[in-house]
Amino acid sequence: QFTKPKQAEEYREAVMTLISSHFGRMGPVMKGQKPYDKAEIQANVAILSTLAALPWQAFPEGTQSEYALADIWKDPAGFKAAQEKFTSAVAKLSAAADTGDLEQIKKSYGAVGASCKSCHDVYHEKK
Ligand code: ASC
Repeated sequence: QFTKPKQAEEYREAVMTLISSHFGRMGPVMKGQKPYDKAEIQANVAILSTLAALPWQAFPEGTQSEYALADIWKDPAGFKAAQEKFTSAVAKLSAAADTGDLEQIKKSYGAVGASCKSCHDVYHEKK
């Protein structure tokens, strides 16, 4: 679906921006700065779950960029494992959101953030 590398870059950057938005807006609840509302977290986690599946189709060969490092294509198994770490962490957060157990949600939320960071540490240029 991408005819030019730039289209793949724009697609994945747009999705990552949305992922960061929908992940980040739960931060204040996790830090106890905003009241926990079960339905609100569930609705947001549902959006995050949909978004989490999207970026990975947008890394075709030949689309290394300012942010996407060559190791993505040199180490496809590692990159795939990093994706799966993230998507499975989001699936666990979704299950936790359904329980309504805030302590479990906080733990799962932390694991999602750690999976973002561990992939970015290896495959993403530091901003
Ligand atoms: C974000 C974002 C990331 C992650 C990461 C979590 O909101 O843009 O890359 O969280 O900072 O450690």
